[in-house]
Amino acid sequence: MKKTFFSALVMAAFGLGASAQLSLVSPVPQRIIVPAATIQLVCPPDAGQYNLFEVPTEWQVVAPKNASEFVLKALAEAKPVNVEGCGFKVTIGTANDATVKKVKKLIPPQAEGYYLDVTREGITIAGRDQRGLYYGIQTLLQIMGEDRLEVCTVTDWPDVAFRGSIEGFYGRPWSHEHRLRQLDFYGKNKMNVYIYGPKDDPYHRKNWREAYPAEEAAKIQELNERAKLRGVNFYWAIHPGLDIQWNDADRQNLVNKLEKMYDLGIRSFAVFFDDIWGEGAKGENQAALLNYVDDVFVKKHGDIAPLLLCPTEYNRAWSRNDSPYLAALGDGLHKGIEVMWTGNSVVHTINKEGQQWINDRIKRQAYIWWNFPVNDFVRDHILLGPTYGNDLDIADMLSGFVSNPMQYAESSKIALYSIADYTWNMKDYDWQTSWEKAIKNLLPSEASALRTFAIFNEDLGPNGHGFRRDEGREMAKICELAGQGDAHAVNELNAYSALLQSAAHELITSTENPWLIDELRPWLMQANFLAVYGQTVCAMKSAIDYGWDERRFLDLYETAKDTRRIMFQNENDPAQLHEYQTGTKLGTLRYLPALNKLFALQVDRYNAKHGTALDTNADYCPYHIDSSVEQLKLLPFKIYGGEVSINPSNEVIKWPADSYFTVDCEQVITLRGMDFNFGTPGIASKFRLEVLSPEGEWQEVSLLHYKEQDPVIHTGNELGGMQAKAFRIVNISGEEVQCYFRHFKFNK
Ligand code: LOG
Repeated sequence: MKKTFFSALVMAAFGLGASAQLSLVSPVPQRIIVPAATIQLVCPPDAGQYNLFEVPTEWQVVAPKNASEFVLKALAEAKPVNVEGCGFKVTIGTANDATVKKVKKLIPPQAEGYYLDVTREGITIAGRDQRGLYYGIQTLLQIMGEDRLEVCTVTDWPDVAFRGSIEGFYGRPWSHEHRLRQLDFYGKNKMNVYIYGPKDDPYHRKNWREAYPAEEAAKIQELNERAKLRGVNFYWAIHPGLDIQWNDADRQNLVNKLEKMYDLGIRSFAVFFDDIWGEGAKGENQAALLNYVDDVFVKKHGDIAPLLLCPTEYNRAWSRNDSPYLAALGDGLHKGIEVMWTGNSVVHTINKEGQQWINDRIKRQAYIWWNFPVNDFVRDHILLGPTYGNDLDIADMLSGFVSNPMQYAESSKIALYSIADYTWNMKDYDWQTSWEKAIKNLLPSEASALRTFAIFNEDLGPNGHGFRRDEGREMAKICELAGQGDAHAVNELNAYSALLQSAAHELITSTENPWLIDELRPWLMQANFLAVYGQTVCAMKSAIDYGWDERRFLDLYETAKDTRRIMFQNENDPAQLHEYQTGTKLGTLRYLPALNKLFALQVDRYNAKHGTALDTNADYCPYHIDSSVEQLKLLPFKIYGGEVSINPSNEVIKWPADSYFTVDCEQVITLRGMDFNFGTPGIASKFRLEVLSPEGEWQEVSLLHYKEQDPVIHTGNELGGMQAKAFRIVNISGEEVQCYFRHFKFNK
């Protein structure tokens, strides 16, 4: 560690008010030295100012002759004008450049590391390599964020070699502009990977053999160029597993497609085999294919990054201790080919034991594909909460760590900011601080409103993966007590409701980041109604407590019920919904349940006093699922008009022999039609459909006249307007059936 002539304070993490400008830096640097005077002056309110000075209006950039455009452009983003002969110098270079010879020994040895020294006389930035230098410049730009500089020395490097995102979700792929914005964001936050693999890009998956049309190709080329400018490896991923044949023709089809992408300038590639079964899912064949690509494509060109594979068994829950599949990859894959992994299940935090488990099997360090904040399996929730739960001591057990975000690119930046922070400097990662900084970074002028809104949008709600997040921590006690009718807590809950409403209004009218607000809009609108519901329910308590005219209680009661109805309509509004946005829920973990309890409590009080029988239930879903298929048990419903649909699931669903999936209806309904897409030709022959009559008898509905090869099971006339209390489908094949659950709708 460097010793300065005054005693030095090493700050591993922030939190000391002393370091005003440095606390703006993210990811949190590995090592910072600031003059000790700073800490001695902490007591006076202005103490931290000691080491601060104004950003000069001019400086002279001293760069090596061969400095890359990538680095110079980054530095040109700083405010000071580059003036030859100016006394204040910014000296930059990489390890072998003469410009930074004096500090050569101080540059950390790790790839992408840098050394940054800021004094009142000048600045030195020395990178281990070009990216290191680029990152040193990013740190400087962040320090200067408020037009001030701070005397300091930063020695910094990444813990994880590959850090970034994988656009790997089902749903609307990000737009070109969003992708460009993402790449800019990754550069600023020292993330060096973007993997392009949106499930719903036809040229990635469904029509993987076909080349992109010229216009699309040009866009990918532009993305790749932008990525280069931001120090990001642009990986283009191909997903051939749905229909690949293990023959020479298809091997060639794959290489041909990759060659086309190479011609566009792409130099990093991934091959995905997730969410498939059958022929494409064979480990030996996948390994052989990847090795072939490695030989005839990667090694041939010599300038391509190591290949990345997303396996079919990509998480532990789908694997066995002695999985032959993983062994085939571990033994068969060329050294250097990386293998992706989502953790102990599809959606799970990453821990040390699990990491050891997979590394032992694939005989290399797993490259984490982290399924957060992706919301393609809970499309009615938007995830704005903190990023927590991954072990902090696994940096040297993984080869890479990328996050699979939401189809909402801008909103995903809250989590991505923290993933950048976590993967850069793991042991110092503090999720709470990182989250607060992320919010300020995303919407500086309305950060407080965004923060308020975010604490209502953290949990995913019940879902097939069982992955939940805490939500509204700071309201926990209030919600608990308010749900029991505690007067003080109800007042506070009321205040939170007002706060939510004002935050929603502030954000809807905010112009600072329209990209973000556009994505949040459905939830902001819903937040407004939810807050009305909250305030109304709290007022119901006042109405009884203060002995108001009973008419007023009834007005509030009706308003509460109407508001829930409006929320229901809003959430199912076809103008807002599309196939990839199936509802709009928020506050579902604590806030809404507390309000519902409070509502019931007040209605009970009223009923007791007036001998009435008002309904205590404000929350209503008339359908329930009962299933012996684990993956289907917790799927949410969406109801619009007469059509009821169940949220699709993305993964391969395993139906054990004799397993069933039942929809129970609270009231007898008249069935008009059903439509189940299981994504597999001829699937109807493996299932039986049965309807429970109002009299309590199960009756089979014939599926005989289905087109044999249809992956969709439709019913219409054959239901003949049958009345049902429930209906179910049962796996009658006598064996496990694997298929998808693409959509499941019925009409009443
Ligand atoms: C998919 C992914 C999807 C995610 C969450 C992987 C490797 N594949 O169940 O595309 O976004 O889960 O739904 C997946 O995670 N399948």
